[in-house]
Amino acid sequence: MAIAKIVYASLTGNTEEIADIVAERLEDKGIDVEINECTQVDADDFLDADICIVGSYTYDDLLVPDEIADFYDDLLELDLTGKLYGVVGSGDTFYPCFCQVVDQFDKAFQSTGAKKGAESVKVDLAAEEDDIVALEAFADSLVQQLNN
Ligand code: FMN
Repeated sequence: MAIAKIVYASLTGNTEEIADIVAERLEDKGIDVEINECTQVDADDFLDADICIVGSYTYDDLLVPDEIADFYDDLLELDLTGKLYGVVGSGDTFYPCFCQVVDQFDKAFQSTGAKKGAESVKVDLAAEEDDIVALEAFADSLVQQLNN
């Protein structure tokens, strides 16, 4: 069975909920999903996965959040050739750099040689109905790419 690993950073729960929505959809599609908060895992755990997913919120200093910074640095060192990746996150459209950490992780994954399996999903605060549709489509795209 294919394995997806989801790693997330979430202070107030929005990104955690987003990660859960993706996890549930992947499980519905028959994927074996492991989901962890970022301080509980190492980036090289992705070496055991077929699908690698990061979820993160954004705070305003243009850096990845402190608790996922080591994970981010370690991710940059990995060779994930042959794997699929996707990135999701929560932010607030009030800020000029809406969800910019999602884009940072996208770039980091590109440097690993992994293939993008779905367009990133950026959620304004907590996921609402439209966001859930987008997150489910994100999961579906990853599964579809896996089967190609
Ligand atoms: N969201 C953005 O998209 N860009 C930002 O630059 C940004 N800066 C923030 C700074 C502060 C001090 C706070 C409190 C929030 C900021 N946000 C920003 C919004 C958070 O990313 C948003 O509340 C998000 O839903 C938090 O996710 P979480 O519930 O997973 O922790």
